[in-house]
Amino acid sequence: METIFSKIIRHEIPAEIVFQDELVTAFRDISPQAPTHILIVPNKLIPTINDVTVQDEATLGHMVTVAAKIAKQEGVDESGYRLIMNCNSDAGQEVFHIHMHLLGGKKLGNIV
Ligand code: DGP
Repeated sequence: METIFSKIIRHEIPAEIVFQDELVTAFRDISPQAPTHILIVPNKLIPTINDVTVQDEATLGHMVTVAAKIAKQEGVDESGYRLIMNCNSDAGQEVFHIHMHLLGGKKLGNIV
């Protein structure tokens, strides 16, 4: 089932999109947890990491390449940043369209 992210990808509702191509869309999180907080989302709806298939590997790899490009664009590539993907309830996944959080611009606490 579609989420709000599909509407953002199709530009049907507003979001501050910082990057978009045929595979992924990246936009600022509505509730930022760090000075830089961007979500990198595949254009194709994949509800959770559990639903990823071999056919999605290029897209998932591209999400990391795009994350590195955005980190540079945001000026956090040298200071450092964190990439997070939450899966299901114990991880706190709220939107069931996979996304990678890019967090940076401050010292991030250790979680692992
Ligand atoms: P997660 O807990 O990993 O599913 O993270 C979902 C993130 O999505 C959360 O940090 C807030 C963000 N978010 C939810 N709805 C919207 C929205 O409509 N616009 C934007 N820009 N971000 C949203």
